Amino acid sequence: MKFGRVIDDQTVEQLRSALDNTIQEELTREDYSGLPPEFAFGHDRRGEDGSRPVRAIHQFVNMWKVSPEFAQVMHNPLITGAIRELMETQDIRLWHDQVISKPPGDNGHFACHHDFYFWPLDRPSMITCWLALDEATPENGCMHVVPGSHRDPRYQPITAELTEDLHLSPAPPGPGEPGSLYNDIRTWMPEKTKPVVLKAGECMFHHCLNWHLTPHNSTNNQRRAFVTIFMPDGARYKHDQSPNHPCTSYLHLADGAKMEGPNFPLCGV
Ligand SMILES: O=C(O)CCC(=O)C(=O)O
Repeated sequence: MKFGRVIDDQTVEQLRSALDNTIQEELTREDYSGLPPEFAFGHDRRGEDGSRPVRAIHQFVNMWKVSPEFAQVMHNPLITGAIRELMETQDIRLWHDQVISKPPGDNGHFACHHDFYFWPLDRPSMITCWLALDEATPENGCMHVVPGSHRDPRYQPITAELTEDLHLSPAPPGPGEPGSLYNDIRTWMPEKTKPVVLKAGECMFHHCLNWHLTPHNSTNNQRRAFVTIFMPDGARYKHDQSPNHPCTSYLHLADGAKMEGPNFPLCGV
């Protein structure tokens, strides 16, 4: 759902220039020690032969650990207030954040997907804040959603069961019922989904079972977004659902452990 403005133009500028600095640092970095391991995920590092492949989509996971400017966002009262209301809970934690930057030129689309089953978490209660750092339009690859798909069992795996609260319980990914929408939604294109057009500084929220995609950026300008994913305090680690997730694989958490501690801070406190 589109929410509206949560940061002013000056803060947008601060985040853009902090991101420019990070990209510049990463292009020249020789020493990776001292960086959180997950930060390496999704963007270029020097190859073993010393070469640096060019990849147009820059993804930086857990910017909050490397940039004080980005670390502010998880405590923004407009964002945390909305998350508390949507989640119907007072205490919320950061699962992780990430910048996703689609520069002009050769950059890919994100196919239609929902997020929950990529994460080693025990309940489908996470909510993502997708904050535009550039105006986001269908032409430059804005978020596109399938409205209501997080509440509709036709869009979920066959083993998902209806529950009282969030309508679906955790379940492994698998086929859908014969004839259900789950079987073909992964191939849906933007025309079958709803674009969420945002100005820089505005955000939208999506539930972790909501289906969404972003198309290519076909413009000559950047499309940068800062994505912050919140979970309710009390969420627990579920290893088998995503054993190699970059934010947890190096932490060696026990199955069922409460997600807490310095890697998963309480937000808006
Ligand atoms: O920003 C993008 O291009 C994709 C983001 C996404 O899929 C997400 O926030 O779950």
